[in-house]
This record gives sequence, C-alpha cells and structure tokens, in this order.
Amino acid sequence: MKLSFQALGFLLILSFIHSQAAELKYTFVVQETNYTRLCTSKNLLTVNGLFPGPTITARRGDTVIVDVINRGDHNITIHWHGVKQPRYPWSDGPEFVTQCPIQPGANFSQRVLLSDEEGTLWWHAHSDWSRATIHGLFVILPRLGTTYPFRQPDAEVPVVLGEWWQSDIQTVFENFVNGGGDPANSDALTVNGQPGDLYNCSASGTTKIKVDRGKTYLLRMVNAAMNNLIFLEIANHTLTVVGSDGAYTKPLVSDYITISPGQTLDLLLEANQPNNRYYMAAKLFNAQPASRFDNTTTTAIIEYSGNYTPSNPPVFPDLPAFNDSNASFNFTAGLRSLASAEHPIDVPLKIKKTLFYTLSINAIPCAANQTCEGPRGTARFAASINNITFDMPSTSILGAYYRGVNNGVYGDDFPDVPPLKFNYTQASGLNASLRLPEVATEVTMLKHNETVELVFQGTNLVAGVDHPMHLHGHSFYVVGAGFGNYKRSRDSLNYNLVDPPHMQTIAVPQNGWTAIRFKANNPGVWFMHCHLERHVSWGMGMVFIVRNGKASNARVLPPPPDMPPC
Ligand SMILES: *[C@@H]1O[C@H](CO)[C@@H](O)[C@H](O)[C@H]1NC(C)=O
Ligand SMILES: *[C@@H]1O[C@H](CO)[C@@H](O)[C@H](O)[C@H]1NC(C)=O
Ligand SMILES: *[C@@H]1O[C@H](CO)[C@@H](O)[C@H](O)[C@H]1NC(C)=O
Ligand SMILES: *[C@@H]1O[C@H](CO)[C@@H](O)[C@H](O)[C@H]1NC(C)=O
Ligand SMILES: *[C@@H]1O[C@H](CO)[C@@H](O)[C@H](O)[C@H]1NC(C)=O
Ligand SMILES: *[C@@H]1O[C@H](CO)[C@@H](O)[C@H](O)[C@H]1NC(C)=O
Ligand SMILES: *[C@@H]1O[C@H](CO)[C@@H](O)[C@H](O)[C@H]1NC(C)=O
Ligand SMILES: *[C@@H]1O[C@H](CO)[C@@H](O)[C@H](O)[C@H]1NC(C)=O
Ligand SMILES: *[C@@H]1O[C@H](CO)[C@@H](O)[C@H](O)[C@H]1NC(C)=O
Ligand SMILES: *[C@@H]1O[C@H](CO)[C@@H](O)[C@H](O)[C@H]1NC(C)=O
Ligand SMILES: *[C@@H]1O[C@H](CO)[C@@H](O)[C@H](O)[C@H]1NC(C)=O
Ligand SMILES: *[C@@H]1O[C@H](CO)[C@@H](O)[C@H](O)[C@H]1NC(C)=O
Ligand SMILES: [Cu+2]
Repeated sequence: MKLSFQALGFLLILSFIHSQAAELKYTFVVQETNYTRLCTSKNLLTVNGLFPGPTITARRGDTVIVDVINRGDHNITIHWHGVKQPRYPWSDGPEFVTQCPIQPGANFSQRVLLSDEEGTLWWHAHSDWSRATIHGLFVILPRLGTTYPFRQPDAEVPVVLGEWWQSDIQTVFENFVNGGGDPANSDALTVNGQPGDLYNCSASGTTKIKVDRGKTYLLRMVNAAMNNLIFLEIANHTLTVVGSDGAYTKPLVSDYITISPGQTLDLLLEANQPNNRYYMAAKLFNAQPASRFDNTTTTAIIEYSGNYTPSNPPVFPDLPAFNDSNASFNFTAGLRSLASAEHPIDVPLKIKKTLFYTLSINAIPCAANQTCEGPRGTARFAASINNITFDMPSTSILGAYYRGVNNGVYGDDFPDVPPLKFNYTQASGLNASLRLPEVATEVTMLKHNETVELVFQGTNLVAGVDHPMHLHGHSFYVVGAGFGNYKRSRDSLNYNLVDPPHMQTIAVPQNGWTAIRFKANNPGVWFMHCHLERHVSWGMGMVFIVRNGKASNARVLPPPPDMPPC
C-alpha cells in the first residue's frame, strides 16, 4: 500500500513537472555561406551556415528565446510564422510593421511565445527577399505526457520545399523592383535544399528518405518557396493529412497535395508498398502562369531498406497538370479541423465586424525615368487590397502606435469594403481605368475580442491568380470558398461552422473567394499579406491593429530593451 502511494505521488510530481512550459534557447547567426548547386557555387545568406536553416523543436506552450546575431552584410528581420505571440508583437518580425531591421553587426534577442500551436510551423526572414535562403522548420510537439491524436509515427521527416535562383537573390530582387515587371523565374524547386536528380549536376545531392516497410512516417512539410503554390506527390503511395498550420485536422487521404507558400502540412506516409525506390516529386501549381515560368520538377527519393533490385530510375508519380485549379481547390476544400474533445475549436458564430477585401494585381504608369517592364511593357505592376497598394513606411508601425506618436506613419482608414463594385471576376473587357490603385499606409482598427468575418475576393484586374493570404498574430477558421463572385445571400448558407480548418495561410482561388472568421483576441499590430513574395513586394498587404482590452492582462506587453532602432 505504502509503495503504491509513493508511486502515485511520484507520478503526480512527474506530471506536474511535465506540464510546466519550458524556456528554450537558440542562437541564430546570420552569415554568408558558400553553397554549390546546379554546377554553380555562390555565397548565400544563411542562418548558422545551413540551407534550409536549423529546425527549432519545442513543446506546446513553451517559450523559445532566439538570439539573432547579424554577421551578414544585409539588414534582416526574422518572423516565427504561425506563432501568435500573445500580447507580444515585438518579436513578430515583419520589417517596418513591428520592428526596424537588425542591421549588420547588430543583434536582437527574440522571445517567441507559444500558446495553443501544436504541430508544424516554420520561421523565415521578413525583410525584402532574404527569406529565399533564411528559413527553417519550427516543430511544436505535444506537451509532455500527452500524445498525437493519431498513431505514434515510427519516425519524423522534415520536408522543406524551396525555390532556387542561380543568381544572387538580392540581385533578383533589385532587378525586379527596378524593372517594374515580373521577377526572374527561379531555376529550380528544392526539397530540403536539393533540386533533385532531374536537374543537371544535382544527382549526387538528391534528398533521400530511407524507410522500412511496415513503418509510418510523419512528414513535417512547409512550402518555403517565394512565388509558387506547389503540387506534390509520392509514387504509388497515398498521404494522410493530419495537421496544417500548427493545428490538427481530420485525417484526409489523398494521392497528391497542394501547398501554398507559408502553409505547413503534417502528413503520414505509410511505407506499405513493395520494397523499391519511389520519387517524391513536386512542381508548381499556377492556374494562369506567365508565358514563361519555372516548370521544372524537384524530386526526393523514398528508398525502402532491404536487399532488392530497385527500379532505375525510381517509380515516378502522376502529378496533376500545372494549371489544374480543380485539383488545387479540391485538396484545400477537403481540410477539416479535428475538432475533438482534446482539441476543441471555437468558431465565432456571432459576427461583430464584417469585412470584404478585394485582392487585385494593378498597373501604375511609369515615370519618365523609370523602366517599364509591367503589363505589355507600358506600365509597372502593383498589387492591392481594396484598391490600396500598401506603402511600407521606413519606421515601425508598432513603435509609432505604442508610443502614441503617429506623426503620419499610418492612417486608420483602411476601407471595410472595396471603393467600387464591379464584376470582379469578369473574364475580359474590364475597364483599364480600374487597374490604377491608390498608394497609402492604412490600417484597420479592431476592438479587443471583436469577432471578424473577412471575405477575400480575388479579382481579374490585370490577371487573376491564387493569393495565399497570411495573417500574423491569429489563426482563422476557413468557413467557405468558391469560384466567381462572392454572394452573401447564397454563399454564407454553405459555410462550414462545424469543423472548418484553423489556419494562418489560405490560398484564395484564382477568380474566386474565401471566407474566414477569427476573434481579435491578441492586442497588437499584425500584418496581413499575400505570401507570394512578388505580390507583397507590389503592395498586397495591410495591417490590423487590435486595441488593448481593459484588463491589465489584455494589453500589449512592454517592448524589450534591445528593440533594433531605425
Ligand atoms: C565558393 O567555393 C568554391 C569552391 O571552394 C570556390 O571555387 C568559389 O569561388 C567560392 N565562391 C564564392 C562566391 O566565394
Ligand atoms: C548583442 O549586442 C550587444 C551590444 O552590441 C552585446 O553587448 C551583446 O553581447 C551581444 N550579444 C550577443 C549574443 O552577441
Ligand atoms: C542539362 O544540360 C544539358 C547539356 O548542357 C542541357 O541540354 C539541358 O537542357 C540541361 N537540363 C536542365 C534541366 O537544365
Ligand atoms: C506502382 O504503381 C503502378 C501503377 O499503379 C504499377 O504498375 C507499378 O507496378 C507499381 N510499382 C511498384 C514498384 O509497386
Ligand atoms: C517546360 O516548358 C518547356 C517550354 O514550354 C517545355 O518544352 C518542357 O517540356 C517543359 N518541361 C517540363 C518538365 O514540363
Ligand atoms: C492547361 O494548360 C494547357 C496548356 O499547357 C491547356 O491546353 C489547358 O487548356 C489548360 N487547362 C486549364 C484548365 O486551363
Ligand atoms: C473535385 O471534387 C469534385 C466533387 O467532389 C469532383 O466532381 C471533381 O471531379 C474533383 N476534381 C478533381 C480535379 O479532383
Ligand atoms: C524620377 O523622376 C521623379 C520625378 O518625376 C523624381 O522624383 C525621382 O527622384 C526620379 N528618380 C530617379 C531615380 O531619378
Ligand atoms: C461576370 O463575369 C463572368 C466571367 O466573365 C461572367 O460569367 C458573369 O456572367 C459576369 N457576371 C455579371 C453579373 O455580369
Ligand atoms: C482605385 O482608385 C483609383 C484612384 O482613385 C481609381 O482611379 C480606380 O478606378 C480605382 N479602382 C478600383 C478597382 O477601385
Ligand atoms: C476578451 O476575452 C478574454 C478571454 O475571454 C478576457 O479575459 C478579456 O477581458 C476580454 N476582453 C474584453 C475587452 O472584453
Ligand atoms: C538598414 O536599416 C536601416 C534602419 O532602418 C536603414 O537606415 C538603412 O538604410 C538600411 N539599409 C539598407 C541597405 O537597406
Ligand atoms: Cu498574391
């Protein structure tokens, strides 16, 4: 009796210790590193000399302190993509929204506050285009003493999808900004930094994932590509989605997956096929690509252990066509929250604030001294939300807001609805005068705890494209999506309010709409933008400021002493 009583006490103490959130430390040294890919060696900006960068591993509710030390020759900021940072926007990272850049030679100790996130997230640079090489996984395990809501996998495998340019990414960025047109296409897609053996000079580095027949693997996947949604498939195997964007989903079995830039997927892969070598292959999805695009295919090899004569080359999967919008839409529309007793959801049912935001590509006339590589060589590209091209200030919006000294850094008149109604998705003949946006730095103010419904409407101005929209500081429920123009009286009737997926990045379909709901329960300054890098560079972004609540625990925490100055 005595023994078992002690054992019980021991167990209680153990579980008490285990339920305590930990504080973990990481050091990120931003530096130039010499890398060779596709027959070319060059310097790229990395964290700790790694491409992709180091994986952060924590448990639900932990605090992670990352000392970012900038030994590169480049201004940098780092964002913890999908981490809500309750009441603490100071570490969120988007340049000039929440902070000024960490300048060469400087450093910044960032506190990353985990709360309800569980699963796979990632981190990346959030200043100009440096995220092309500065990114990595952020793995959030269940609390000690709790388990996955699915069978314990035998092993976990990182799958970081990226995009590779032979030329220096800073040069690609500058040519793009100066030219006013589309950016240079990437030369390759990558899996864990490797293009794979369909490219010249890349066979020896091809990523290999070794598996044992009969075992189950948890693939922790992120699309870290700059400008492309991606289709991915593994020959002769299905994939089971069990999570996305740091929240669990109902199991979704599919031959292929679609993943947007910014999005993460937790996928179970059962090694249940005959011993062999199978390709994991990925290429871009774009419903309406420019005339030239990166149509290359990246591969990794799933290699079964054992003695056998493998297929040579490995078995190749049958990927959807690069422009198969239905395949892309169908996959994303199949995502559902797990919504179990252990992982409940809380979809706002009574909406206080209804927003309708159009997402457009625009055209701006060229000044006499500007190059003019935009639409038909007669204008420069821009992009907008509700016809406003976001003008990035050169100082931190959060800093100005917190100190109460705006000085014209931003305005609070971001419109709740677009200024003009038109047939947003009209196939052709839209009046060219509609293509000109306004340029401004406007924010939308939200009350603490305000429930928001936001409908994104893609438009066909200049070109209709999928826009993977990303919100900082909150997750949202994706309650509906469709093609064509949104019609509230019809489309709101079909919302999923039972088990909608809980995401931070969602691809608004080309010439279609997506409806999201969230509760503005995180006071602070939060960027929302398209995660296609060329679109956010063109101005497809805006900012939400969530006001403080009355209670002292509902207010933005004070800034750390080492906030980088401008
Ligand atoms: C990178 O290293 C290779 C081989 O060591 C060398 O040939 C090349 O010049 C280096 N590149 C740069 C940009 O330093
Ligand atoms: C960060 O910079 C400060 C001031 O330059 C210095 O005192 C500190 O030691 C640095 N910290 C690290 C981790 O390098
Ligand atoms: C590989 O190199 C060959 C010969 O230089 C060239 O014809 C081919 O286009 C290259 N393939 C790729 C995918 O770059
Ligand atoms: C893979 O699937 C194809 C088509 O279903 C089949 O013909 C082939 O034998 C399979 N390969 C292996 C190694 O199982
Ligand atoms: C890529 O596009 C080129 C030109 O349109 C075409 O010839 C080639 O077959 C395509 N390659 C792949 C891998 O789809
Ligand atoms: C996809 O592109 C091909 C040309 O490569 C075209 O024939 C086809 O109609 C396109 N499909 C869709 C759905 O746009
Ligand atoms: C998408 O789903 C619908 C309905 O389930 C189905 O009719 C259609 O064939 C699917 N399309 C693709 C490309 O899978
Ligand atoms: C281009 O001209 C505008 C006036 O039209 C001027 O404000 C701007 O500084 C000029 N830019 C350059 C790079 O010369
Ligand atoms: C809007 O444009 C679409 C695509 O061209 C067309 O099918 C639809 O009929 C238009 N709607 C209205 C109300 O004109
Ligand atoms: C956007 O605003 C500009 C400037 O006011 C106007 O010329 C243009 O027609 C507007 N376009 C749309 C789609 O609202
Ligand atoms: C918002 O909700 C939280 C948690 O339910 C509560 O602590 C807080 O006081 C609320 N804020 C306001 C302004 O009602
Ligand atoms: C780096 O950031 C500082 C502070 O915002 C700014 O003054 C400087 O111009 C930036 N440097 C570059 C190369 O952008
Ligand atoms: Cu976009």
